[in-house]
Amino acid sequence: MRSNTDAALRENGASREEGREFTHSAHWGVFHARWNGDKLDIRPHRSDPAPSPMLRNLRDVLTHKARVRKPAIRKAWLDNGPGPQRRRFGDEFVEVSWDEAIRLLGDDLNRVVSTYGPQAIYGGSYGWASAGRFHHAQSQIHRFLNVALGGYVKSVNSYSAGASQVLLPRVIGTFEEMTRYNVTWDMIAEHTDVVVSFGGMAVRNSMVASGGVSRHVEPVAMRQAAARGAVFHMFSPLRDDLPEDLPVVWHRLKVGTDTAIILGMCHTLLVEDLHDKAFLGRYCVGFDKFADQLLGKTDGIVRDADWAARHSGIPAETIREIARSLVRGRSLITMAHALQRARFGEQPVWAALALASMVGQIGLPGGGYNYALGSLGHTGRPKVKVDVPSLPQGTNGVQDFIPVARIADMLLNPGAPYHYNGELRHYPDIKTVYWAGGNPFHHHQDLKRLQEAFARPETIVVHEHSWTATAKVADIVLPATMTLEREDLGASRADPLLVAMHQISQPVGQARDDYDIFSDLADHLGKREAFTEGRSTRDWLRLFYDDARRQLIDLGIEAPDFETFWEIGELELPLLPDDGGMFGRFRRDPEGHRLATPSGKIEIFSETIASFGYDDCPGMPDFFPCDEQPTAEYPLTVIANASATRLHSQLDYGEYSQSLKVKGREVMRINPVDAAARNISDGDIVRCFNHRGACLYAARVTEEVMPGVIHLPTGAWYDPLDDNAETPTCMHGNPNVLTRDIGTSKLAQGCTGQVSIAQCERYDGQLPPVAAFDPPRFVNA
Ligand code: PGD
Repeated sequence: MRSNTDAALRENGASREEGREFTHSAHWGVFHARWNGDKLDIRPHRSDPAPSPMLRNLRDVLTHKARVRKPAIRKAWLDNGPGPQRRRFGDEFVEVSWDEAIRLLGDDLNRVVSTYGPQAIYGGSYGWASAGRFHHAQSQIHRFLNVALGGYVKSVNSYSAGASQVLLPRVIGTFEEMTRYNVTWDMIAEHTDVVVSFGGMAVRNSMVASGGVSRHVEPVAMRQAAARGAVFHMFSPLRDDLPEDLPVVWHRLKVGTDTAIILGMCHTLLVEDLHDKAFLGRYCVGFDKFADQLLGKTDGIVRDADWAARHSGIPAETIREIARSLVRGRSLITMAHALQRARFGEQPVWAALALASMVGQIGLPGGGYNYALGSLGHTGRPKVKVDVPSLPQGTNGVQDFIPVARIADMLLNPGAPYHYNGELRHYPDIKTVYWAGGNPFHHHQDLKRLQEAFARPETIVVHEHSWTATAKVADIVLPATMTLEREDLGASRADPLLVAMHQISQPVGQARDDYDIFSDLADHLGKREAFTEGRSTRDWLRLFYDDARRQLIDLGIEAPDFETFWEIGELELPLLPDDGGMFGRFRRDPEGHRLATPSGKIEIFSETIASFGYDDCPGMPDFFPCDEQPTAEYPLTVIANASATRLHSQLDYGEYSQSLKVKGREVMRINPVDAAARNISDGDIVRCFNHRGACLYAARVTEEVMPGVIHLPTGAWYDPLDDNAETPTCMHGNPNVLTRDIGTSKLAQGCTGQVSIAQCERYDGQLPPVAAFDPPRFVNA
């Protein structure tokens, strides 16, 4: 069996050379690493003004017990063959040789494709995987499935932005340009007088950017703006959704009522005649209908500040005053991804667009509306002029797809109809699920239901470097390398640094690059040449680099050859002007730069969306109270958002993530009022529960969380106590046992994991050990 990993190792002699410093990049930043005994000393890139503490998670993970060291097959699958079956946590595995694993998997893929066709393979394989243009796991798996098997059922959109990725193209024509290349942090530092932020711009989120960034500029820019006198209003249940050292006016709204507040502000501007009629006339359509709705002409409900106050708990005068302040100076409205990761999540995104249109500053430096600013590290930056290529995907011969968060629905209901973005679609009948670079038992909602869904396919395949919960319920688990164990090119359109990601360690155990695994599988299927095009990893990296180098030379910029670049370790790429991006161009020339909407303008009312006739997402933004409200039994609102100590579930066993756990458990934050009512003190173990499941946490009692809310960060590895229990209990603190598996609306069907309901009590029972990071039991065949 040929292996590019082995070849690369020999070629480069990469090893744990003491004293040598290697450059590398992760989704949480560019860094240099140097071996110090068994640990890595990590130094952030010198140009990073606010590096991520998550870099510390890389220090001690390479040889952790959680690593997948050999190909492994679930014993029940080996014994009984492929077929629907309940896959349990605690099932036994058999370790096999690579040759055996490739043969068994290759034959099974052949069986499925020849019996059912490639449309029986779900290769959506959602997940963040690792930074790097070449080893990007999704690109690898999609290329393999296309080239070697003729295609697969894919997923569309993301768990991050499921609602807005469908809505925004309908109402402003694009998602990417709005979120990534719009108002920049430099502009905010220089121009903005008032920031009204719905959901905040949490630094824990902007520490992360897919592909990685070398400069985390967000906290610095916010501080500069504040020092210049900018005022930050934040609507959020959590204080640290904006930096704690930033002077912030914190508005503790009832969770899920942002849209009501925004409509209340719109109403204020309308009745006080403060709205920008010229902007609305020239750049927008549908304002008249929206105005009628605000005034209650359509249904008798006047959406004024008093109405908004009744829903949100924010005083009406505060809502009015903030609305007035928006037109007094340069103002920016921001909206976090988080708000649309909830039922009816399309509405706040659209309502804020309507509000910003009424203010009339869209397209001005530091003004207008920036959805998702600060939700990830690659927003709010000028675009890089050069496009560094990634692995070509080939052609997918299967047209079918699902909105990504509908995976359990799909597996449980083959053939069932569902609405999506104006279509009535039907779920495909999936026999094989193939995953590389994601962890659905971290990212999906209602994990008990997901486990039932995972009982349906005949075969589940996972490439992983660690024994995640998803790996533990798979049938075939193939050990993938960690990013530190291979070389790659680090680049993102939002950061000027092109990084030579050097290999820092040889692969642990028998781990192999996804590329090598797919190359050998393709070989088994007679498609090696088509998959590899005869190239080693190095050849692909050189190809990508040479393409970028050619673009630089065309721009008249000198760039070293690949070998010199690799030796230097990085290359600074030129940026496009910081000119306000799409909205800037549109404002300057609305005819020459029409938006890609039916009207060419901002659609405050969308005839297209209205024509779909959806009751949960009509033709213009409106407020829908969440259809799962706290009850007497489950009186607390759960906010389950991204963790500050790791990227999603990645490297949860790493030094930094572990250092902030208490008694090995994830930390739940609760307001002192709610803690006192339950006799809970700081550091106590607590049980959070609802009708879907339960999980244990260590309590942190803090004013940073508003009363009535508990904060449960995502990413603690799922560790179910009793696989047979009616509802699962996670010993470690994965909030997705509590969350609801339902789409945002018929329009987008996005993930709604951000908000749910629960009760919480002190847990005085015996504390079971956390087994989340233990590998499964291995037995002989
Ligand atoms: P990660 O933990 O990043 O989570 O969900 P996602 O599945 O992306 O999973 C990536 C996996 O890839 C890890 O298990 C890692 O070990 C593996 N991996 C890394 N590198 C490689 C590689 O090179 N090869 C292979 N084969 N594997 C690799 C994230 C998702 O969770 C997202 S994006 C969001 S925004 C959602 N957020 C929420 C939320 O706010 N609230 C709830 N309740 N739930 C959410 N889930 C979503």
